[in-house]
Amino acid sequence: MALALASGAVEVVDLTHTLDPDFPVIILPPEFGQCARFRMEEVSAYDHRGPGWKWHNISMSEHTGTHFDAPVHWISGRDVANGAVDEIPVDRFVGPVCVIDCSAGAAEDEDYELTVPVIEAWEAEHGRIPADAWVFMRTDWSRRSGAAYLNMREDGAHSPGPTPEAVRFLVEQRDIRGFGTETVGTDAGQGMHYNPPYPAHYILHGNGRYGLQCLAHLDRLPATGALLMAAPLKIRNGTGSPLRVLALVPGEAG
Ligand code: 23J
Ligand code: MN
Repeated sequence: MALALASGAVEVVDLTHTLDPDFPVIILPPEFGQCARFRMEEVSAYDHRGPGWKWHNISMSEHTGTHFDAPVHWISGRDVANGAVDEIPVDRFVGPVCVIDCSAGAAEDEDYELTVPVIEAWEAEHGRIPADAWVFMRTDWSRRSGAAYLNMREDGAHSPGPTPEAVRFLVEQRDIRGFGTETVGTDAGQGMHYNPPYPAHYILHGNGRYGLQCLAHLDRLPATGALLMAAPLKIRNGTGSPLRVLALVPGEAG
């Protein structure tokens, strides 16, 4: 593996947004608590507060920026064994990823749904999704910024996501490890109107599977063959965590 990296046969791709106070966070109905944005406060910058060093104190939600969702994030996963970020076995943080390109559909329809037929069409082209893989829904949503990212309207956010049937299919028929999106949640902006509400959160986490959200640059991944590295911070009883998401992909020299 080290030789393949050195020769350029394998390249490292960064799928992470920069943590920045301006990066949007999910907005829930006002009766619920809200997700904190990223904040950074300077402690010193080679000055009288610390002449030889610069550093910051930072704060944010577990669900700010590019982040991992653990099973205990959702009520359906509250009793899942090893369901908090500090309890998940580390081998779960490295594994294969399949990328379903929904970018054309999402460009036409901001409420585009990943359905079972879309997954079956992908498999007809690329082969069956192997057990224990991550599945990513590419929408190119990570190219949006500011208000267009959440895309809030009178009736809430509008962004693409999976149907309950699609999530159930991926978990029950394909035994996936987790599901990742370029949008602010693993669920569609209008995901509260499905049965169950927020089906990706409900079904994934109730079955001990993981989520990744606010991913970037999924257009840089092949449909199959990439190796994902996504290790959340080891927060005791943490429900999720911002993280650096990296993928190893076949390189130019490969
Ligand atoms: C809390 C409540 C609803 C949702 C979410 C969080 C997320 O999407 C998240 O970041 O996990 S939909
Ligand atoms: Mn989350």
